[in-house]
Amino acid sequence: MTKPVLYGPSYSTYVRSVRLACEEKNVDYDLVEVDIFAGAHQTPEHLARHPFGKVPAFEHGDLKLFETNAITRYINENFEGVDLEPKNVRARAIMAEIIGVITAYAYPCMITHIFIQRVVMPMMGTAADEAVIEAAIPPAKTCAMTLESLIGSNTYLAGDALTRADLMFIPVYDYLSQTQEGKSILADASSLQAWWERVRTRPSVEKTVPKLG
Ligand SMILES: N[C@@H](CCC(=O)N[C@@H](CS)C(=O)NCC(=O)O)C(=O)O
Repeated sequence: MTKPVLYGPSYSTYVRSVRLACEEKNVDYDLVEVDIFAGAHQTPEHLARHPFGKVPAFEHGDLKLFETNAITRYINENFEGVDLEPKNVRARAIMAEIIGVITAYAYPCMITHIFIQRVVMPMMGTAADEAVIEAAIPPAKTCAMTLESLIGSNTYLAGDALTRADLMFIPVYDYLSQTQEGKSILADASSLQAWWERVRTRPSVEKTVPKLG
């Protein structure tokens, strides 16, 4: 069978979500590194895969996809193995809502404005922009408390089984919780903390730990 090809750096949260989906479904794939810190996502070669110059991009045979939500959905539906979507219609809608919260609201404040400023910029020799970090804390708290309320007493974000929503949030939580700001934002989110303790030791999560720096 043709192996899927995933384009993007292994340190990207969105790329990691796709890798998590492949690992959970036991899908063998090739990862082609596209180093966004070196500008490789803006080359004509990569823009042909992703018109918006982002990662990940994905190919399976003659199917070309971009957008993590579409890619993980395809992986789940096209390959055999554990189902990463709830059967229940309501739970599926909540899973989609959570994925929307993570991509539209949580990623910009938790990753772009807190993690990248606090960890990546200094790693690249640039001082963190403290004003950007400061401004990102209130929306990041709103995101954390929204997800805290949605998980409620569930084992996983959208119910009692792991879904694509968990795979979207695992990389974001992992990075955010490595910052002082993240630790303080997550301090009041005890259900999310318990969720993290449950998911962090999954083989898929341990196998995809990013190497930064
Ligand atoms: N909506 C896209 C977002 C992808 C995205 O923002 N990827 C980041 C890396 S985690 C990226 O490509 N950043 C490079 C840039 O914005 O220039 C998706 O869901 O796949």
